[in-house]
Amino acid sequence: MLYREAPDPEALVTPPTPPFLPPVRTFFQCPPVFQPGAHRLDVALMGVPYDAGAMTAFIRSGTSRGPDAVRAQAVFAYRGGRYDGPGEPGEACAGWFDVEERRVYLEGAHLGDVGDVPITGGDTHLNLDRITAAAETLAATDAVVAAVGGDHSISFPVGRGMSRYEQIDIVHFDAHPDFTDVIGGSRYTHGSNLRRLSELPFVRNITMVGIRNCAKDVYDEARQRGIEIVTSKDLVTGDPAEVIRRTVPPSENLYVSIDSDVLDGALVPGTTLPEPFGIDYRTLRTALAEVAGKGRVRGFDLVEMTDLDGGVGSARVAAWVLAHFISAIVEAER
Ligand SMILES: [Mn+2]
Repeated sequence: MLYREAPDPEALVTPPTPPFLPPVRTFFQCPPVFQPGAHRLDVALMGVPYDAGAMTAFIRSGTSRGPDAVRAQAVFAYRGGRYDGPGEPGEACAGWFDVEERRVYLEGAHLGDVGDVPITGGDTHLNLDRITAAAETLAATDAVVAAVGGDHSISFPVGRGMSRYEQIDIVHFDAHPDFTDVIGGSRYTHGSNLRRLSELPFVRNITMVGIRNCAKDVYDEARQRGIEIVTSKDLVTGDPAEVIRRTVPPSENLYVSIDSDVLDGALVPGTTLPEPFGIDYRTLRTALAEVAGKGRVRGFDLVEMTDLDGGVGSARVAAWVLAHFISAIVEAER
């Protein structure tokens, strides 16, 4: 017989047990966290559905829908083969098999989804302060703080929440430097976030990676302040792992900011400003893994995903970035 016997027709109409999937959608179907600190977490994931940092009305936004678009793309199931809802609070990850590396990642790791920072309308500083408070709360539990945006302006309030560390070094993956002091009269746009981070007293070194659209005055100013700028071309014409080894100094405490537009625009049409001549996915994965090996990643953000491409392709790319980077971070700490 070529095929196994037809299943029992009863089994086709009997739903799995329990009869309903839980009304909760989390990153990778990891456990929801209702009380940060109640269970030990290696990585605490939070959504930051804030998009009021988009510079002007002519820039399409929609990044406030980024966290849920990424949650909907569970590229691996936390409990192994079961895509039947999130794990129980405190439950360890079954691990996921990376067929390309022929190995399992995240087995026994503890991830948790704390939900979204409550964002409200019309009050920039109220929102930024809430985002910082959320990041501080999670950092205090010793978990790696993983913020999923939202537009890139959230990097500043999330990074500001890393104040418990004496010194933080920043690695910034982006097509753009985001280092303009004031844009249209505002200091808190998604084009000023690195500038604001650079002003925090505990921020030491900054490395920008994947830059390819940068005004000369911004470039000169960043270089004058000792910021290393690695272009997309530097990465693709060299060995990306070697480039990172050479340009990112070792660090006790790293904060990594990943704008999804660091990838070539063809890969992420659902980012706010997709740019051509960007890096490919493998280059980004390699570079991020190398960064994770440079020291302890205490927090990171992944930003600028929209659902303007239908909420599938770019969000799925972002979910993979998240999975691969978290895997590299947990691996580096083992
Ligand atoms: Mn950016």
